[in-house]
Amino acid sequence: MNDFTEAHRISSLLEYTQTYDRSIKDPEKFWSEIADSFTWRKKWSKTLEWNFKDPNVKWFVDGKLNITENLLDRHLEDRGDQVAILWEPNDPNEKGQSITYKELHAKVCQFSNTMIANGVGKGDRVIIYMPMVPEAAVAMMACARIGAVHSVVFAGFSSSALADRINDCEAKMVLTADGNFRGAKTIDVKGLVDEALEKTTSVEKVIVYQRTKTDVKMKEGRDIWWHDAIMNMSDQHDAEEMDSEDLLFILYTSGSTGKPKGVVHTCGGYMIFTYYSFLNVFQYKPRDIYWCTADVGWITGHSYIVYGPLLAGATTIMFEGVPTYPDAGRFWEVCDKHKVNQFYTAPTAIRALQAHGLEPVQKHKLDTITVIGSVGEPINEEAWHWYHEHIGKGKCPLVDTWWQTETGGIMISALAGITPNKPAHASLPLPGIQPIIVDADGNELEGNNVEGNLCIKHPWPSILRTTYGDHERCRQTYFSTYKNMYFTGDGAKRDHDGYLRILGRVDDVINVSGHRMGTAEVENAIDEHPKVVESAVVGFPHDIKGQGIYAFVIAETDGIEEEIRQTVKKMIGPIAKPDHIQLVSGLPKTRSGKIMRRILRKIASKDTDNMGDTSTLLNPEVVEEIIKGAH
Ligand code: 6R9
Repeated sequence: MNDFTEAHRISSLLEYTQTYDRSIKDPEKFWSEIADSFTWRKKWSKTLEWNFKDPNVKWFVDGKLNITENLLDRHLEDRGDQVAILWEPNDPNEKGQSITYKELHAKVCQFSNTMIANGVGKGDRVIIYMPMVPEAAVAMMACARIGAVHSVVFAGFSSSALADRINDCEAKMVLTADGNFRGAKTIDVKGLVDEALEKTTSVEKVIVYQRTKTDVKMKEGRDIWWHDAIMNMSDQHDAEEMDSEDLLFILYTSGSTGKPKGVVHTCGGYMIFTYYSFLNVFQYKPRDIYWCTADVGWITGHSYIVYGPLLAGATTIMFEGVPTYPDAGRFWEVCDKHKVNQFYTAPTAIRALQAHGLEPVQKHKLDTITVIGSVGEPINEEAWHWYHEHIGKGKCPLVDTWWQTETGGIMISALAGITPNKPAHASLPLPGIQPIIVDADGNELEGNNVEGNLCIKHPWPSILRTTYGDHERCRQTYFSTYKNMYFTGDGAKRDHDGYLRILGRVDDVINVSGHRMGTAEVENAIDEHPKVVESAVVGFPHDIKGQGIYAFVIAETDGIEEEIRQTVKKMIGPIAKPDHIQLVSGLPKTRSGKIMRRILRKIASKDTDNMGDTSTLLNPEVVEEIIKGAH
């Protein structure tokens, strides 16, 4: 098998350093050399055009391509019979699927023809609200092939969240399923779509994939079964010619305020960066089996289940289920069953599994794993060590990958086994990425042992281009805080060795008597108490100190508040001791597992009259309980 990726895979620390230096000296030359190895219908005339004032960023200007020719057609000759997608269903007793590149190509072409026959064309927006079945990935790629803009909405979102997104992008079509198997539950997906469509007017057709065989209502003239729609459709399709800067997708993500923003990514740059970052961070080699446990409803699923891996000709696993069904050993069972080499998950999953003890892990060999990864939030040291020791068996590199929906791909991370690992440190930037740490006035803090706000000072190929329908919001949110820089919203520290550690959102920074602290830092300390399961810390107005510390803690037993204070005192110092500790049964979380601090801040500040939108929470019921028990 031709290893076309070899030329782009960095294979030593020295090579990393040299490549990084080269990429910073001449970013355009660096990225254009990588882009050169892709299939383009027409080569770009200019590599980069940019300013961060408007902002306006264009990569591979005037280049023409179709990303699916690089995802699929390009691989047919060399790896047509290799498995592209390995699908593992929710129920371990149900048979999974192995779909080769040849088969995937045929499915995508067939569905491209199906969408066209149902009135969708270049530039139209299509909502994908589907379970984790291969058809969800087929749907994404078929959109890309015909030039439609997909917007995947996580199938766990409510009907009103779905309606907001449909309305914001004025989607013409919805691709969905009858239902969704999630652990022991079955979710009535089609019912939610029907509800959402009562609040929208733009959708003309709904194509429904049959998954759960649930009884659903099909609206005459609007709804069609997937299996009926694809019948008699050809599996040959000539991909639409797209401009580098044509929209590839919109993905909605929550800001700290207001309605979700539609982050826009475009074809050319996103393609190059997801490919390159996937290859290097995970050190993927031909024939490896790679598994990212995310849902395609999140950016991680877009970039590192579908686009990055398939661009690199990888075998990528799609998992329909949840980590604890039928038991807490499911991830590890799947790793053994499919002989997984690279495993990529979120700290929240690790902590949940850690709470079940070692027995579910020890039942499995996990001897094929060579790389483990983490994404989504800062990984606390305790979870890092558990993951490294028990899943990585103390020998696999653990890549802590920092990035965002807006960055499109991994920005700061170790390259597995190439650059050094340091617990809880995302560590070093990828080639082409220029992170800087600035103080509140935007002055760059150079050298080591500095802490401040994390910005990026030069565009990379997969930087967001706009927020859909509201460019001003994009400018304000990311490009107005500091002049000529992309502001990430995260705080970061460069330690004495020059490694970057992400401290969490700066909107979460608390300032107690003039001492600045990361909420994650206090949480890490609290979590050191052996009876603590999870904690969330926010600041609240304090008459004397400016801000006080309020800790919401899930613990195994009552009556340990004072012990927790002592633990924090021991870990950080008396200044970090929480003023209030409230033991709770759960923390309000988004469906991607992030704690909704906005809500906790309001509770801690006794500002509970208007809690804002809690409908997208995983566990909205916990909010009432916390309000009742608050100080
Ligand atoms: C990929 C993704 C982005 C925010 C980001 C940061 C946090 C993500 C992290 C991390 C520390 C990591 N974050 N990865 N913090 N270490 N390895 O999660 O995108 O959902 O847009 O979230 O998540 O705070 O700003 P998204």
